[in-house]
Order: sequence, then C-alpha cells, then structure tokens
Amino acid sequence: MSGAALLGASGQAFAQEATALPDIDIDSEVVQGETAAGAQRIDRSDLRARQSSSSDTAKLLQSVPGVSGFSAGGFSTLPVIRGLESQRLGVTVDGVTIMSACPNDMNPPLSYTDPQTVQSIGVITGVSPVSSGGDSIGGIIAVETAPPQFARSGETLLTGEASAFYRSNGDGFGGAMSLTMANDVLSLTYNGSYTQADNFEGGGSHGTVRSSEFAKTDHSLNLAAQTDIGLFELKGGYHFSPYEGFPNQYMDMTSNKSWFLNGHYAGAFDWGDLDVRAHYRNTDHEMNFLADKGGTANGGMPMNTETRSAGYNVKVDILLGNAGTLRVGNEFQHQWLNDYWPAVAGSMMMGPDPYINVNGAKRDRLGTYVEWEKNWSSVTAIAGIRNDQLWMNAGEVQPYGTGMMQMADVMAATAFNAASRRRHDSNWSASALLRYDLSKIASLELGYARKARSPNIYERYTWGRGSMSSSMIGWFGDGNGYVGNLDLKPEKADTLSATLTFKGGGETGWSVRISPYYTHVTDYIDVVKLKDFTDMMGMPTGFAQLQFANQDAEIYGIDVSGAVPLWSSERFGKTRLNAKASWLRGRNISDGASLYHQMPFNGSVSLEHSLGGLETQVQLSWAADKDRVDPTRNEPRTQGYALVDAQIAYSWKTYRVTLAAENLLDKAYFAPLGGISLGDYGATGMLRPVPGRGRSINVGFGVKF
Ligand SMILES: [Cu+2]
Repeated sequence: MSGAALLGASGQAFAQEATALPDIDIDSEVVQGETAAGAQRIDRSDLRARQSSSSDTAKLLQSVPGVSGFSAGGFSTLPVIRGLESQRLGVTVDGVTIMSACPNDMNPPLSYTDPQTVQSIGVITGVSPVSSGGDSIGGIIAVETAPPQFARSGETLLTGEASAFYRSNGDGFGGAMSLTMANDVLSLTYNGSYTQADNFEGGGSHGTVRSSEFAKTDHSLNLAAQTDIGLFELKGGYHFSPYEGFPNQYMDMTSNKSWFLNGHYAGAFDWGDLDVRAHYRNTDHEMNFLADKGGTANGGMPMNTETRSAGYNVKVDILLGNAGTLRVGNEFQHQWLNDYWPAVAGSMMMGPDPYINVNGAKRDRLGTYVEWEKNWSSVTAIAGIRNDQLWMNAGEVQPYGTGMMQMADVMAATAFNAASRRRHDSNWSASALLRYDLSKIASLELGYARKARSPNIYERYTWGRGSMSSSMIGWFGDGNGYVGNLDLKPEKADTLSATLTFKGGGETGWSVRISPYYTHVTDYIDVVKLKDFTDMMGMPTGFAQLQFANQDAEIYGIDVSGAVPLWSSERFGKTRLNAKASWLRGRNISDGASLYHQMPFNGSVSLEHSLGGLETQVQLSWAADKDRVDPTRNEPRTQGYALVDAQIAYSWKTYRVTLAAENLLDKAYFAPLGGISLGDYGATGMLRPVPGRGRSINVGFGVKF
C-alpha cells in the first residue's frame, strides 16, 4: 500500500466491527504497512472516545506529535504542523482540497467536518510523497468520512451510528447520526450533525471569554454503486453555521453556507488502479458583530465573501511487476472569489459605496506528477516529481468613499487598479522517501522534499491601507492589520525528516518513535511592518500595520512519542502509559527573530486502564513558557502550564457512555498560539491573550446499530 493510498484507506470493516475497546493511544500509534511516508492515523474509535469533548476536528488532531493549532472560533482552529500553519499544509476532506473563503480564514477545510461523523484522519508530519498534494510546503491532513458499505448478495443492509453529547463549560450540546441502506450493488449513506455552545469560561479567575459561542450543522448524502468496472460514488452535502464568535478577531462569523457535490470513481484492473474525482463547492460567508462586539443594531460592519471552486483529480497506479508501481496524476482546481463590504447607512467611515476587497479573483491550478514506488523485503522507496501551474488574477477594487478619513484606501485602490494583477507561477516539487526495517523491532524512515506553494488570494490581492480596512485582513488572531502584496513570489521549502521507530510486543506492545526534522523556506511569506497604529492622542495602540513579504525562514525540531504496557491480566485489566513531547525552533533568517506562533516545548503523559467494557484515562499535558515571540507582530509571551484531563467510558453491547473532565483542576492558562482576546478587549478595554478553557464536564452517549 502506498503512502497516498494509506492516507485514503479507511476501516472497511466498520459495519462488522464489534464494540471494540477505543484505542485512545494515538500518540504512539505508527501505522504499519509497507509505507515510507510514516502516516499517523486517528481512527473512528479514537474519535468516538473524544468527540464529546470537542466539535473542532483540528483540536482533536493536536494529539498527534508535532501538530498544534492557531486558536480561532469554536470549530475553526487552524492546524499547524511542525511550525507551518494551515495555509502551508495539504488539507483534504474525502480527497478534495477546500479553499479558504474569508479574509480571517474563518471557514478552513476542517470546519466543514464534525468529529462525530469523521471515519479517520491520516496525518503526515514529515516529508510526504508528491502524490499526496501540491501547492503546500508542510504536512498532510487527510480527513475521510466512512467509505460506502454494501450488503452480501441477496441481502439488504441497514446500519448506522448515533451520538449525542453535553459539555458543561459553555453549555455545549450536539448530536450526530450516520445511516446506511444498501444491497449488494447500491449503497446510500446519510451523515448529519449539529453542535452549538455559548461563550466558554476561562480557567481559574479568567472569567467568560467573549465572542466564543458557535452553532453549526452539516449534512451529506452519499450514493455509491459497486459494479464490474469499479466503484462509483456521488456525494452531496450542505453546511450551515448561523453564528461563530471569534475571540481573537475584530469580526465574527454571522452566516456560513456551503454546499458541495463530489463524484468519485475507483477501479482496479490487471494493469493497476484508476482513481478519478470531480468536485464542486459553493460557499457564501458573512461576517459582522455578534452581541459581545456590539451587535448589528446600528448596521455593524457587514462583510461578505463568495467562493466557487471546481476541479478534478485523476490518479493512475500502473503495476510494473518487479519494478514496483508507477503512479501518474493530474489535477485541476479552479477557485473564484468575491469579497465586498456593503456600505453602512449613516456611517462616515463605511460608506457611501461598498468597499470592494477582492473583485472576482481567480486562482486556477493545474498539477501533474509522476511517482515511483518499490517495495523490497525490508526497504520501501518512493520518489516523485511534480509541477503545479498557477494562474491568478483579480479585478479592480474600490474604497468605501473618497472622504478625508478614507484617503489611505483611496490612494491604495488607485495604485492597485493601475497595477498589473495577472500572475503565473510554475512550481516544481520533488520528494524522496525511504523506509528501512533495520531489525524486527527497529525501522528508519528518511525523507527529503522540495515543495512550493503560491500565495493565496488574500496574501496577493488585499490592498487596503487604512487602519480599519487593513485590520480586517489576517488569520493570525493578533489584532494587527495586514496588507497584501502583488509582488509576492511562491514559497519554496526544502525539508529533511527522519523517524526512528522501535516497536515490540505486537498491537498492544511498547513503542518509541523519534522524529527530527529540518525545513528551510526560501521566500517564506512573512510580514514587514509598515507602521504602528496610533490612537486619537497619537499614542501607539500596541497593534501594527504589516505587509506580507517574502523572507527566508528555517524551522527545526524533534517529536518524540512512546507507549508501554504496564500490566495486563484477566482480573485487573490492562494498563498502558503513553507519552509524547515536541520541541522546535522557528526562525526568520531575514530579520533574525522568531517566526510567529511557534509552540514552546510541550508534551503529555497519559495513563489508560481497561477492564471489560470499562476504560479509564488520566492525562497530564503541559507547555513551557513561551518566551520566543515575533516582535514584528507584538506577539504576547505566555506562561507555562500543566493541565489534567480525566475520562471514564463504559461500553456494553452496542452502547457507549463517556464521562470526561477537561481541565479538571480548572487551571487558568493562556494557550501559546491563542492570540489576543479582542472580544474581551472591545468590552473591557483590557488587552490579554485568549484564556484557555476552564473545567468542563462532558458527557457523551453513542449507539451503533
Ligand atoms: Cu470571515
């Protein structure tokens, strides 16, 4: 099985699966199999164990060593892998890339998923094969929903899963249902989920974190046909979020509607495999102020984004016998984006015309790759080369008006409209991976990749220079203003990564995994400061206006994880200890300072016990002081902390109940990548980082049928 295929593989045996003990120790899980890519997997049973604690798929991902996240709205955390944030990662849902459609990246790909209905998540933190995606320089996150199930010939199948949860902190609740009806040829699956929460309470005396409420619902229908020539799937879905507060943004999401249609064909032939996907997505996104930021009684500040994307993805695996497998792929993705801010009646600043932030921007990408994979008895090699052609363009823009207060935007719009905005990038990538089984218990994975990513629409085409207009741009949660840059070049990253794995005792045995890495990025899209913002008295506000700019950067670090069974007996059950730790340094070589939002040393230790249907887990996680910060963005330092989580779950027959205490000791802390609490700032005038969640008692219930 290839690295890419491994990411796509899902638990086919889902329907037949007994109520297995949930496998919570994903920290130490190394997916075995003939792969050199070292994918780590969070499977359905892991998600089932933790779905009552979070509706944010990206948050659950942080149990994988090397994965962290920029805090955002309640289901929109932006994943970070080894210091590279979401824009730089290859994130797919059912094999499809979802383009961000908001100047604050409020609707990232994982916000369209719900942990309750996700089947599995594959994560590659190190070097990945070129077949796993282009236009990214960091790791890979591949979310899969359940594959279609079929009945045996002459039978019909009706199967599914339902779940519900309640979280005391923020009064969160939700539920989900999956239902499959099938015969031996056709299979129809419905997936639906709903989740909502009020503002959560910070730990200790931190009080309510304003603008942290949310609600959303996701539905999908998948029709599949199993035929002589392969599997056909047609899947459509709808997502709606009526509100999602963003504690670390000036704006909140007040509506996000998105629907999609995906077609998929997979066929296995004598000569190899053929996999074809076609996809379309339509998203309408609206921002304004929720109550904590002043509401919309006087119009607020409406901001609208519309995105349409469409594309295809063809992958052919050609079996070469003793010479291995040749993989050839071609994909095209079209994105169209409009971003405009309607005038507010009676406002001096926001009128009389609509502000046109991005006018019909287009970002088209054609990717092509060739990859070769070969397995020997103890060695697997994957090597590939890839080209991505990027074509981008955007129309003319306009400020709110031509008044004195709007002069900075008037001049910026004139300059932007006079400039040539058509861009073309030709990005070459290559990667080589080697997996070597050194002995029965030890294996070594080595990888080198050069990968490239072109700027996104907001990095290239936002233009406003006013303090207000530029403060609306940016997904960094830092309160600063961001200005796009037409001169940006694509980022090019050279990455070396290695993983040494020791493992013994089979499925429930011990393991140690040590993964060092080094990445050098040429033309890393960071920022330079244009000016400090000042208040009416001319005093600096602590926020700055920044412009995206190419710089050079390097990130190096090490992820270590392991697990060991402590005892196992019929009478006393099984006990297991898991641990992980991550350390990294991210440096902007051009200005010598730290890169923004790099995690300090952090880790966790957990103890699990299972006896019959009863499972107990206690986890201690910690992060050290964050004292390496990016001075250009006025990034706050955060203090080290340790948190205790505990969970008890009981499964019988097809039922399962969980009771969990998150942040059991109600520790007050600030997440190192939490950003600035702007919702609180607006209400209290006090500037602080976003407090971490205080204690929450979470209960969950699930049933399979
Ligand atoms: Cu938004």
